Amino acid sequence: MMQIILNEDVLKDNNTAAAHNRDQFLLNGTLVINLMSSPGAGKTTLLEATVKALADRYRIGVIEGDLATELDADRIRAVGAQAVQINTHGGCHLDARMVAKTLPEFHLDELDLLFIENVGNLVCPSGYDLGQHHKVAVLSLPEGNDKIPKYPTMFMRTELVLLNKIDLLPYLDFSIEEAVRDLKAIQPNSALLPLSARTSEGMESWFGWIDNAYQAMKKRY
Ligand SMILES: Nc1nc2c(ncn2[C@@H]2O[C@H](COP(=O)(O)OP(=O)(O)OP(=O)(O)O)[C@@H](O)[C@H]2O)c(=O)[nH]1
Ligand SMILES: [Mg+2]
Repeated sequence: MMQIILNEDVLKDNNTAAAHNRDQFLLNGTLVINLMSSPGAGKTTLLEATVKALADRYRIGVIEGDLATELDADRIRAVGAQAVQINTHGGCHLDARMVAKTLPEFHLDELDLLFIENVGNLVCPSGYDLGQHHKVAVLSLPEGNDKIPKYPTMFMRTELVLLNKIDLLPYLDFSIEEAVRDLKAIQPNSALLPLSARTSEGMESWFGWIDNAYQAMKKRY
């Protein structure tokens, strides 16, 4: 009983902070995407490629979430975008307050896109609203077909799955058709985009999705 009450309070506090973040993003017209996956699925590689490809179209910032190190933020800075690293020191997900603390470091009015790379795991991050406009999951081929049915909370709470590392398809027994079927069973409104952050195959669809999301956000003001 105590546990349930505590969890409800934690989520209530988080939702209050997330609503405040959302107001900031709306006020400044910044499209915010919360990127989640297991460790090593390719979130940072995807963001490096996205920053490189879209830098002349959008002003981009990145919040990096990891238990320790500045390694991912350094990778983003190396391709020319502003990055702020959050270290959770053991925490398995970002929460809205952690994100709120980084916002003064950005000039949100000068940012079109803000990506939040969540801590790598398929469980905790999906339960916490950060105030983002969109939650996107990355799943990579080497993780196997069973991840969508085994971690349903991640895939039922995201609206897009980027199926990364399709350059490895010839070497693995992964079935894209099965992944599409499993995703539809869990979240019929979610879309799946197969791509490779390494070879750029399929990345244009992801950039098109970002363009549509950005235009849709702008229309709401
Ligand atoms: N073959 C292949 N490898 C990839 C691709 N994308 C990423 N990788 C590799 O996968 C490994 C992990 O990539 P990261 O981008 O660091 O993964 P991440 O999701 O950010 O990992 P965490 O931040 O630790 O959760 C690296 O060795 C990348 O080079 C891809 O499309 N194809
Ligand atoms: Mg990373």
